[in-house]
Amino acid sequence: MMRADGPDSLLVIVPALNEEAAIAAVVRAVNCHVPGVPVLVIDDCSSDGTIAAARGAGAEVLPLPHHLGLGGCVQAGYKLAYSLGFQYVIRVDGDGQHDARDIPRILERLKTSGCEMVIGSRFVEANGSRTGAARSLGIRFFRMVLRPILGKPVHDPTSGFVGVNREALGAFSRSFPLEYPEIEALVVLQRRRFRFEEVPVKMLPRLAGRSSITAWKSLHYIAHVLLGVFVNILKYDRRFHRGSESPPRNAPPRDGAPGDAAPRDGAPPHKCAGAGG
Ligand SMILES: Nc1nc2c(ncn2[C@@H]2O[C@H](COP(=O)(O)OP(=O)(O)OP(=O)(O)O)[C@@H](O)[C@H]2O)c(=O)[nH]1
Ligand SMILES: [Mg+2]
Repeated sequence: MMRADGPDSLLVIVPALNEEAAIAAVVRAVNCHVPGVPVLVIDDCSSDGTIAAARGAGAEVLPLPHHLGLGGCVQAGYKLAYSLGFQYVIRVDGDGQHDARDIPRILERLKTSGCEMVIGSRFVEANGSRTGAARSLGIRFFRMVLRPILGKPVHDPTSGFVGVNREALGAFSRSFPLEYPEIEALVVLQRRRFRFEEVPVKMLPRLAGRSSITAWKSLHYIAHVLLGVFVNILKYDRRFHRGSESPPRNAPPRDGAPGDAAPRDGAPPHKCAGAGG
């Protein structure tokens, strides 16, 4: 059974739905580039041989008893990691799109910046990563929507190649968006005055299988996520603008620019620059 060893313990989690063809290579790549780091595959009720392939490659597997969708799948991994005491968790997709060589850089940035979240971004530096037209349009749209909410630019808001420290892990264990989690998770993070940075990564084409994000689904995605973003804003604003309730340590800002996040109590006055700046 995997254990959190020491103050720098890292767990790599891999949400997977029918990734039999790619999952073993993903697990092996992680083992190769961060040897000794446990890998937890969270299986979202796959109908193929994902579980056996993951175990065969040396991963621990958390088989979900019901299909939860991507957000629920990732949150299950976060909850387990949190309860086992891990300090850092990095999520890698099970389709082989994320290059395990980038994991050490994401971990390093988590440790040195003090940010609660580090996003592996394909767009911080032009690096030849490709996305479909519908997806690119969605990303541009959400960059625009998120800029004033987060108070700084985010280049790759739909990236699933994300590292979190223990504080964010605790927050996400309690509250994490269910379906398309990446963008809403940024808002959840900002509302708690947590900080993020982006590091450039290269994303590869899927090794096998089909993407969940088709052109049709993109429209559903945009409407769904947009609603989720505003619900998250309203949820937090209502909670802490009721006179009787005093804001907790990581309460959202009451006035001023929404992204004007003050450092947390006891945190150094470090200002996380957006990617590339
Ligand atoms: N789509 C989807 N993926 C899931 C689900 N549960 C777990 N996953 C895993 O979550 C990861 C991300 O899913 P993808 O469909 O690759 O989404 P994406 O990477 O944003 O989209 P592409 O760039 O087009 O591949 C993969 O490793 C999936 O196997 C689910 O219910 N739906
Ligand atoms: Mg993918």
